[in-house]
Amino acid sequence: MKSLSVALLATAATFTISPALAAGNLNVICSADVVICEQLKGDFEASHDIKVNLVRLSSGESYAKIRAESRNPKTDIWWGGTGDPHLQAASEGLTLEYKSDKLGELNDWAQKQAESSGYKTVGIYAGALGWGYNTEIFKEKGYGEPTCWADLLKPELKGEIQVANPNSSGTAYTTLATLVQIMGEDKAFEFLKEMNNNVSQYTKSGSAPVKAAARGETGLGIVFQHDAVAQAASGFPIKTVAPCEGTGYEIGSMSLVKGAKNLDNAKIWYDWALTPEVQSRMKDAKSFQLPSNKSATIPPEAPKFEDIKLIDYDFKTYGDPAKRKALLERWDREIGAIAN
Ligand code: S7P
Repeated sequence: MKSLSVALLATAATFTISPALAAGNLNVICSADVVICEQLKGDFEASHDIKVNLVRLSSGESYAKIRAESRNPKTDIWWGGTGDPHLQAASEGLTLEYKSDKLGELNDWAQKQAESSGYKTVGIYAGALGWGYNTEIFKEKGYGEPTCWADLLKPELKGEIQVANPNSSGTAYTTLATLVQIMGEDKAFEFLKEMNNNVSQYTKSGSAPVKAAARGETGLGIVFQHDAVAQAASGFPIKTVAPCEGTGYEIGSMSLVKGAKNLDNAKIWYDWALTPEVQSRMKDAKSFQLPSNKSATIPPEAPKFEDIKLIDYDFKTYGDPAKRKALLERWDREIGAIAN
């Protein structure tokens, strides 16, 4: 049960400065785009007397850092990134059970994420996988519109695709798990091997491929659809695609680190990040995911789940440590080994 002092801190800290109660530091790993990470840090520091030390890392890297530091944690809270590695951290006992007072304000999918992890993580946003392609490059080179996963195998797209490496990137792990769920594991790996002929680069960060497509460095980037929309909203000639065969999605998550040195401050951030005010401001950083708080404003630009053919993504299975490890090892053996 939450102590009275923590409850008071959580209430006082929503948007007011409470220096006497909340002074100190907070070490945050942020696994979403650097722009939203910096916005959150700025907003939090402006409304609390707490200094935030923020590190931006991709989802897989964040999990690896938290695991490596488990005997002497340097991180207090892990905000953002795909849900699978948060679930893996939860089931390995790396994160802490916490039931925020805000839990009841969240959409079912976010509450389910919390429940299924024994309240060791929670959903903060959701977004569907897809890709963005550069319409000018496609027009100029006469490529057909890539509307289905199958289109990504067309020989004309040789060297035109970028996708991240699933070891570092949660986006790319979601891609791998999505293909396995759509096609079955062996067929998915055959697909990835064939697609490798068209891939020019496996990036570290999940959103890098569509940023490269926006700048005309590649034709197409496999990313979360909201990351493609963000490039279009910045004025780049990027069209967002929801694949015709269906696609997976993420429940972007947040977890308190077990052994956190600044636990009270981490809980203040946790409760604050679940408020509608904070989540409604994410669009100002061109972060167009679906917010988890039911009262937060859904940005008009956000790709809506009801418009997308979504698979029934099995978070329990694909967030399981053994499954994730096995899939990543197979990816290294069969795809990483032949990557350009
Ligand atoms: O940019 C926002 C976002 O797509 O980034 C997260 C992503 O997993 C982080 O990048 P990595 O793929 O490199 O891990 C998503 O959670 C988020 O929606």
